[in-house]
Amino acid sequence: MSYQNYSLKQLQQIDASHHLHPFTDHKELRQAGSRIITRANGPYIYDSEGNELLDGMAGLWCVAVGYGRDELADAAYKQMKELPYYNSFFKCSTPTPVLLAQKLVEIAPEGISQVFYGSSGSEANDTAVRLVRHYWALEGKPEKNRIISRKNAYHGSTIAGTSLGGMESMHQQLGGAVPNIVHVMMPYAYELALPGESDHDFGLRAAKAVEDAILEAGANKVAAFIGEPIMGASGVKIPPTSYWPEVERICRKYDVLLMLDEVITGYGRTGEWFAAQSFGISPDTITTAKALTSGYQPLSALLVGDRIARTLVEKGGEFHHGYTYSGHPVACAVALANVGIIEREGLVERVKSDTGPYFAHALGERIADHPLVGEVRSFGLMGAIEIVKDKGTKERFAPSGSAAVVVRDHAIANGMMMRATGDTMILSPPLIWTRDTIDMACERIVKALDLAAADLRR
Ligand code: PXG
Repeated sequence: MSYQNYSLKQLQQIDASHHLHPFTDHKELRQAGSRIITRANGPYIYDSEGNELLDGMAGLWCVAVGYGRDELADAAYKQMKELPYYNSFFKCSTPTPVLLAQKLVEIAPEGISQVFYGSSGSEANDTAVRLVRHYWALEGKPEKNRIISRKNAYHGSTIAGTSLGGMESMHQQLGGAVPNIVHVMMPYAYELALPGESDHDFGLRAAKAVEDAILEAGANKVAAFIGEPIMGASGVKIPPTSYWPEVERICRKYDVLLMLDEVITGYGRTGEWFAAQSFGISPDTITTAKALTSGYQPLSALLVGDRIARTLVEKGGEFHHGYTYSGHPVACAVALANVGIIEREGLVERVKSDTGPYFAHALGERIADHPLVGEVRSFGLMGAIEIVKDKGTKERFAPSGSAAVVVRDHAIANGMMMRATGDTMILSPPLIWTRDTIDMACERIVKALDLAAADLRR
């Protein structure tokens, strides 16, 4: 039955009665009623009231090619008619995951040669954890199984994803994490650099925390380091350029595998196909999802480097791991079409040489000076705006996280969908944004900041 037969109130009531939402205070949501998004086109989403919102978050960091792409719908339709599902267990394959694997290896950083599919970033990270630990066991070092991650990292919501991640609020509800995962400081200069410390030195110090964790455990106990190239969900935290090359050097020095989580940064967001290429590093695994299909289908791909692949293939026997939907033919058909659009429309190059630099310039020129803004930063088409009470001292409004919500609510009321995380506003627009869209977004954000400033200073 079509949802059009239901009023907004009815949908909200049914939603409140039966639907448990992710990361939601359900009592609060039930009092307020959910915002129901009913359709979308290009860079815009529309709610059930007919309000048009410019989507500054590309859905949830995923809709790279924008909404309403017939080509992706057609790819799904055609594949569903021809073969909606078959598994890739038991020596079977279907064509689209095969061709997609070839394409992903072609665009991936050098050294990546294999692809393992799942349906979500969380699943891909579970696969990655199992795979790196299995790798060391196959190499005769089963005790080399500790994984180093970062505080405030986000690596998904499964038990392994939550354990890998460094979000305290999530750990508190975990009831027992996957063992042997430790968390070190994040490369977040805005809050963690010492007075007078240069960005460069701060980056090296944050990397040194990885080395310290390796030395504390003993290199013979450490399997891998995992990190988001740019920390997304915790607030678009961009490391200094000194950080990643130094982390890579440390990992190689102690023979620790380097795992990148590019669920947010993958497929063009940073102005390269992968942020590994932006930072000039060569990871052993790359977790990807989201923009792989632009969110039109649930699909993740763990990209695996030669070193692990060789051991897995030559010495591994059967790897007892996989999902019903690993290599789902429809999701892979959509991914192939989606990567095709990104390529054909030159979106990666556009982010690198046109919209990315323009975005950085616009944030710097039009938003950084606002009295509520402590810092703006961006990389490609990912951006952050730090909300502060005092620009000079970086003092935040109390209680923590409340001010960004005020900004967000004004932004939404003014036609701009964006997210608040803690005291940071984040932006991760579709890669189809143009200079005009960026201008429009900045206008709406400034208006939201002005209105929020009036509220907050009252
Ligand atoms: N790794 C990273 C870096 C992510 O950002 C995941 C793994 C997990 O992917 P799945 O597909 O299992 O959700 C993510 C997901 C937010 C937000 O509030 C971010 C994510 C998910 C939900 C909310 O910014 N990222």
